[in-house]
Amino acid sequence: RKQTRPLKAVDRPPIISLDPKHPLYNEINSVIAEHMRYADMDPKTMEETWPLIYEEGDMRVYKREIEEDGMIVDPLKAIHTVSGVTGHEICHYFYNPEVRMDWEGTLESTKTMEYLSEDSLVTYQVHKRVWPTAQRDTYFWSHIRHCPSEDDSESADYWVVCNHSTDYNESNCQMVAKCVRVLFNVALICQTIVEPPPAGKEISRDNLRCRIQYSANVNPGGWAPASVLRAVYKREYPKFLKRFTQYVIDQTKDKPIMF
Ligand code: 18C
Repeated sequence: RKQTRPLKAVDRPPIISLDPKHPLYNEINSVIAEHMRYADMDPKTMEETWPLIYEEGDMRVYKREIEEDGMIVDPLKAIHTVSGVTGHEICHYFYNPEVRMDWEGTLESTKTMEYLSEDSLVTYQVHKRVWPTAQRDTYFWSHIRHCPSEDDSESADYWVVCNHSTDYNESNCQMVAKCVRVLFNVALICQTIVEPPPAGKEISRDNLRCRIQYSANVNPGGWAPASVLRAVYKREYPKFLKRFTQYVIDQTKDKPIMF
C-alpha cells in the first residue's frame, strides 16, 4: 500500500469516550489509526494503485482481486463526493443503528447488543441469503470519531466510522442457526468542504460538499463461488453508496446543518 502523509490526528491522543480500561479500547484506537493513516480521497493517487471497477458521477469504486487459502478476500475502496451534507452527518447516519434498516439493503435483521459508550457499540446482523450459498451473519463493534485538524484547516478535519468484527461478549448473543460468520473491517471516512458564502450570508447546504472514502475488507467465512461473490461485490457496493448517501441527503435537507 502506498503510504500517504500521516495525519496529525493520528499522532495525538484519541478523542474517545470509551473507558480506557475497556477490553476493546486499544483495538478500536489502533484500527482507527490504521484507517486514518491511509485515508486518501484523491482519485489520482487511488488510480495509481487500485483497479477501478465502477464509476458513476463522482463515485468511484476500486477493487483488488486477492485470494487467501482459497477464499476470495478482495479489498475494496470507494470514493465519492456528495453535495449538501457534512461529514459529521454522513457518519452520524452510518453509525446510528436505529436507522440502519432504512438504508442497508443486505439485511434481514440488525440488533444492537450493547452500547459501550457514546461513541462505541456492538451489533449482531443477519444478512439476506445469496443463492446458492449459506446465509451470513456478522457480529461487530462500531465506533464513531471526530478527528479535528490541529490548526482548524478543513483539509485535515475528518469524521470516521469503523465497523469491525469482534468476538467481544459474543456468548451473550442468540445467533441465528446455520449462518456462516463473515469477518470484516469497514471504514467510512469523511471530510467536509465549505465554499465560503457571499459576504453577509450564512453558510447554507448549497455551500457544502462532503468527500467520502469507504473501505471494506470482507472475508466470506465459508464456501462461496468466486463468480457469484464478485458479482455481488460489483452490484452491492455502488448500490449501497448511492442509496445511503441519498438517504442522508433526504434526511438532512430540512434540518439545521450538523457541522
Ligand atoms: O458497510 C456497510 N454496512 C454496514 C452496516 O451494515 C457494515 C456492514 C458490513 C457488511 C459486510 C459483510 C456483509 C455480508 C453480506 C452478505 C451478503 C449480502 C448480499 C445481499 C444482497 C441483497 O459495515 C455497507 C455494506 C454494503 C455492501 C456489502 C456487500 C458485501 C458483500 C460481501 C459478501 C460476503 C459474503 C458472501 C455471501 C455469499 C455471496 C456469494
